[in-house]
Amino acid sequence: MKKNAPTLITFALAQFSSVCLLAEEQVPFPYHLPKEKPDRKLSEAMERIYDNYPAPQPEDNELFSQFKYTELKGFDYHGGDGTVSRRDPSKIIFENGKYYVWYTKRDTKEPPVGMQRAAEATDEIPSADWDLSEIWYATSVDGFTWEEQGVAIKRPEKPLVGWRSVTTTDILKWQGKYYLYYQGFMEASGTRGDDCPVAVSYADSPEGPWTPANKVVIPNGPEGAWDQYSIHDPYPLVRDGKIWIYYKSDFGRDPHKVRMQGLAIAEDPLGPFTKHPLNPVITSGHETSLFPFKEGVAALVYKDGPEHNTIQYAEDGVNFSIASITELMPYAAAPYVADAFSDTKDGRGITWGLAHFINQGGKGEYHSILVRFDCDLSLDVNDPEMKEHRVNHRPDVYYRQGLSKKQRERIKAGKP
Ligand code: AAL
Repeated sequence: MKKNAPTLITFALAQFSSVCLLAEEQVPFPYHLPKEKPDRKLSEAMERIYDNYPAPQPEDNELFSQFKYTELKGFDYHGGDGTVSRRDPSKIIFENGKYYVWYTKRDTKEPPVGMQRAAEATDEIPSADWDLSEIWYATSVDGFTWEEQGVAIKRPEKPLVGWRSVTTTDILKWQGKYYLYYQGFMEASGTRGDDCPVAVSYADSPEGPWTPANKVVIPNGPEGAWDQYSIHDPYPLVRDGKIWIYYKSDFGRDPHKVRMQGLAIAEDPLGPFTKHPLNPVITSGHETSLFPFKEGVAALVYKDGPEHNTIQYAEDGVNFSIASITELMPYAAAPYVADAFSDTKDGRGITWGLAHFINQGGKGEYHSILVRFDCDLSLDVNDPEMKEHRVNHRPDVYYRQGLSKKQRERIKAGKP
């Protein structure tokens, strides 16, 4: 029998079986998309919409939403000249019949010179937009019009943690007391990098007074670790009777900094916090935004990394996977999370919050402003408008994302 005879047979067999398979599976996929996974051979993509996502279509996916934005009333930005900035809002809580939010407020003689020029920063001239900042708070009865109440956390005396700047805070309510976790800078951001650990202050009322613990509560990681330089965006939730703080860290080489998120857990708000051995637990995103959902934890993952613009879910609060892909996500999203501290295993989700727009103002006027976002990531709301598959942007939105001078010249020069 000729050398390649076996192949011909195997080839014929393969042809036959695939024809059989095709014949068997060739019943066309149904016109009406089954809500449940059909018992048939499926392509990987079809497997995914049934196995990976809470529902095969966005409109039925409780963890899919569009995001809508509303300009806030009540905050003055000194004519947008860059001397006043408000950014990185905290989760919103509802107490005493009103909503409370805390945020980074910078009110400096000069606008920031930029992290790259940190060497030119002084005691009055900030490097970054969040340098030389304090933590202030505001209240609202409807979440649209806010009344700024004043400072909550001032910069402590040098050399205490946060003497250069206290920023990017988030709130915890635990056993009737309130805790604000925040980034405590001991040098102008940009001196080496955006380096800082996390500190904490506590109070008996959301109106303060706040007592600083004047100690680092979530330290930087050991030398060589992903979080050796920066512990950013501390975000506490209560789970399994403990305090779970998610945080972000910047690592890797400029200019493409890697941003990922980790987790640290403690039995006492003042620590000690133990970092989770599986850190990082979220590979993308920037500022942290999470909320209890069903028995697990959901996360808004925007801006940076391979899985940006996704909403993710972890039944155990640790192992996150993509639950939906969305767009125009709120930066530094700070949702109103009604059950953030109730240690629930039946998280109801979120419908609104505050966020920020950075790089406002012209050159040399950089500052950030707070904004409201609305969405439907709630088990108790069904807003079809928020479940639209896409946003139809006006052409000017695309044109504003225009080619740079360098790109235009390269293309004009016909260079690859
Ligand atoms: C924000 C946050 C942290 C960083 C800086 C201010 O987006 O990630 O707070 O330090 O940028």
